[in-house]
Amino acid sequence: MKSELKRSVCPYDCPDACALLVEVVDRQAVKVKGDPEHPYTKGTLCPKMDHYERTVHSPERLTHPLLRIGKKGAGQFKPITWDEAIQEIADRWKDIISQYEAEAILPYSYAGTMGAVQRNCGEGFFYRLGASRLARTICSSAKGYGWASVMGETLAPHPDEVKKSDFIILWGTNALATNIHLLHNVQEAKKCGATVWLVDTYENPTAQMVDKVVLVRPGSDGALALGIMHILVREGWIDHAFIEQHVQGFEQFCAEVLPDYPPDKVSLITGIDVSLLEEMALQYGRSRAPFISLGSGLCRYGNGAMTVRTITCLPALVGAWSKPGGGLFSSISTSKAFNMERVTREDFLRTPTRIVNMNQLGYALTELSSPPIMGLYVYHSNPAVVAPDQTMILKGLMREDLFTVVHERFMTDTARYADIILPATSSLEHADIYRSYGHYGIQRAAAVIPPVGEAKSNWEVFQLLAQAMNFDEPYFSQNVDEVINQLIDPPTEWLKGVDPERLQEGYPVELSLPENYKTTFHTPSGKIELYNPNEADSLPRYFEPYGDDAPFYLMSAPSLYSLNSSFNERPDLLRKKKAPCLQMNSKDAEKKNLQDGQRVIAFNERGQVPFILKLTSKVPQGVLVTEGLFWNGEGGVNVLTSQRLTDRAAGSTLYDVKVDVRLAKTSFGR
Ligand SMILES: Nc1nc2c(c(=O)[nH]1)N[C@H]1C(S)=C(S)[C@@H](COP(=O)(O)OP(=O)(O)OC[C@H]3O[C@@H](n4cnc5c(=O)[nH]c(N)nc54)[C@H](O)[C@@H]3O)O[C@H]1N2
Ligand SMILES: Nc1nc2c(c(=O)[nH]1)N[C@H]1C(S)=C(S)[C@@H](COP(=O)(O)OP(=O)(O)OC[C@H]3O[C@@H](n4cnc5c(=O)[nH]c(N)nc54)[C@H](O)[C@@H]3O)O[C@H]1N2
Ligand SMILES: [Mo]
Repeated sequence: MKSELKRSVCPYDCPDACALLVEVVDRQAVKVKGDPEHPYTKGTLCPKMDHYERTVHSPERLTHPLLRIGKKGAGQFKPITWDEAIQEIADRWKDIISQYEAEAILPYSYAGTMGAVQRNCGEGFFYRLGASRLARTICSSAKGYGWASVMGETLAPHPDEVKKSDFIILWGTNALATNIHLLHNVQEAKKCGATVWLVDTYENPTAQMVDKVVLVRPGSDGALALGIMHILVREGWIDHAFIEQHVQGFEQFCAEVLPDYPPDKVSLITGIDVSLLEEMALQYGRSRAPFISLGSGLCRYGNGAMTVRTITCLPALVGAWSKPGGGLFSSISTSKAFNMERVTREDFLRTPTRIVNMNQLGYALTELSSPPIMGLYVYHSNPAVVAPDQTMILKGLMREDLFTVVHERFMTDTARYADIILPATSSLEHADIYRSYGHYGIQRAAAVIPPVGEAKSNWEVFQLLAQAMNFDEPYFSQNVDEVINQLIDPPTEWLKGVDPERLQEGYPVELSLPENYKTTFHTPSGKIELYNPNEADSLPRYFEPYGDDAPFYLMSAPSLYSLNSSFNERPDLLRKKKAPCLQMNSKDAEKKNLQDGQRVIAFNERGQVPFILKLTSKVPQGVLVTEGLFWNGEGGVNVLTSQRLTDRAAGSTLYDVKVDVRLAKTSFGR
C-alpha cells in the first residue's frame, strides 16, 4: 500500500504548537512524527503527540450523531442521522427563543483545538443568534492583564533569547510537561554556563533539571518579587541608565512601595528564608542577562493579575530588556497576525447580549435568571471536568429542562450529560491555520485524512446550524479554505514578510520581529510602567489570595501524560498517568496519622474527592499536589475548586483553593 508523508500541526492548547509529519496509508494516519523543518520545535514531540494516530483512530471515537434515550447523565444514547440531529437542535432553539429569548442559549467552548478557524468560528454564529456571550477566561486572562499593565502591547521576547541568558528563572512552570522546547533552549544555555532556578509551590518534575528550587507559599509570589526588588535597590544592583530612559515611576516605586517589603517581612509571607531571598536577589542582580519564563499557575489566584504585574517589573530594574538573552517571557501574542474579525464576526451582534463567565458555569446553569439558561451548546471543551465547582455544574447539567448539545470527539463527562451529541473531526481531518503562544511560527494545515465515521468539523456544523436557523449571510456558505484565506488576505503587517506560497503549501513559517523590538515599549507612555496611572492601584503592591478555611493549599497541576482533560482516551498514556493521587509531605501525614498508599478524601466547603495518598518530600508542608485531570470525574478535583474570579480580567482561581484530608472510610465505588 502506498504511504504518503503529509504536513500538519499539533492543534492542542500548548505553547509549542509543533509541526507534524503524518504518514498516511490507505486514508489512515499510521504514524505521526515531529517535523525537523520547524524552526523552533525542530522535530521533537511530547509523549502525548508521539502517537497521535492512536487518538485519531481510537476505538473510542464518536462516529455518529447520538440522541439521549436514558436519564440525563446515564450515558444511554441511540444513533440518529445528521439531518435529524440538526433539525432537532434548530426546533428546540426556536422554541427556546420564542418562549424566553435567544439569550437563554449559551455557547460554551475553549481550546480543544487552537486552530484559528475551527476554534473561533462559532462566535459569529452565536452573535448572529443573539445568544448569551461567554467570557473565555479559564486559562490565563489575569496573566495577560498583569503583563499588559506594565508592558502594554510590547512584543514578547523570541524564545531563542533564553539560549543567550546566564541566569534563567522558571517561575511557576512545569516546562518538562508543558513547554518542552523552551526547556531545550534552557539546556543549551546551561551548556554555555547558565544557572537555572525554579520557583514553584512544590518540586515539580522540572525540578530535576535545575540548579536550585525556591519553594514559595502559594499565591505569595508578588511579595517575593517585591522582596527581591527591595534588595536590588538596597544594594544598588540596578541599571540606572536603562531606568532613566525606559522606566516610568521608579522613584515613586522606591519611595512608596519597596520600604514595605524588607526581607524579614517577605520571608514571613512567602515562607522563604531571608538568606535564600538575598541569594536570589544577588543572582538576579549580578547576572549579565537574567531571563524569567513565567508560567500561568500563579495567575490563577485572587491576586493573580497583581502577582504577574509585580513580577513583570523585575527585569526593568536590572535593565534586562537591553541585554541579549535577558527579559521575561509571559506569552506571545500574535493575534494581530490574522484578520481575526473575519472569523469572529462581531458585526453580527445586533445588540450587546449578556456575558456569562465560563468559570461560573455552575451558577449560570443553576441560578441565573431573566432569562435562565435553557439551551447549552458545548464545543471543544469539557466543562464537566475542567471548570471549577464541578458539583454545581453537574447539578446544572442534570436539569431536565436544560437542552444540551455537545460537539465532541469522545464520550467525555460533558457529552454524557448531553441531549444530542455531534461527532467532531480531529485536526487531521479538517483544515485550519495556526499561531502559537510560545513562539513566532505560523502554519496552515490541510486535512490529511477523510473524517472518521460521520464526524464533522466545527465550521461544517456551524454552517449546517446556520442553514437550519435560516441565516442567509454569505459568510456561512463559504468553504473552510475561503475562510482561512480571508484571515491572511489582505496580509496584515505581520504577514508582509511571509512567503505566501510556503504558507499555502503547509510549511511552518516564522513571523519576523522588528529590529530593537525588545527595547520598544508599546505602552501609553512609551516606557515600562512601574507606575500605571490607569490602574486603581497605580503602583504594584501585595495582597493575599482568597484561600479557604482549611489547612492545605491544593495544587491541581498538569500531567505529563494528558493535556487538561484531553488524552484520557489513550490507554498507553493512562497507564503512565495512573489514578488520581494526592501528594503530601510525610510530616503532614504523620500529624494526620496517614500512610502512603492509603485511600483518602480531600474535602472543603464545596465537596469531597477521593485520592490515593502519595507521601513525598517534594511537596512542602501545608501544600498538596495532584497532577492531571481524569474522565468519569464525578468527584474529580474540580469539585474542590471555586467559581471565585481573579482580581482583574475575570480569570479562574483554580489553584487558590484549600482543603483538609481524612482517611476514606469505605471503598470509593466510583
Ligand atoms: N483543576 C484544574 N482545572 C483546570 C486546569 C488545571 O490546571 N487545574 N487547567 C485549566 C486550563 S489552563 C485550561 S486552558 C482549561 C482547558 O479546558 P478545555 O479547553 O475544555 O480542555 P480539554 O480538557 O482539553 O477539552 C477539550 C475537548 O475538546 C475536544 N476537541 C478537540 N478538538 C475538537 C474539535 O475540533 N472540535 C470539537 N467540537 N471538539 C474538539 C476534545 O476531545 C476535548 O474533550 O482547563 C482548566 N482546568
Ligand atoms: N503535558 C501537558 N502540557 C500542557 C498542559 C497539560 O495539562 N499537560 N496544559 C496546557 C495549558 S492549557 C496551559 S495553560 C499550559 C500551562 O503551562 P504553564 O503556564 O507553563 O504552567 P504549568 O506548566 O501548568 O505549571 C504551573 C505550575 O505552577 C505552579 N504553581 C501553582 N501555584 C503557584 C504559585 O502560587 N506560585 C508559583 N511560583 N507556582 C505556582 C504549579 O505547581 C505548577 O508547577 O500548559 C499547556 N501544556
Ligand atoms: Mo490553559
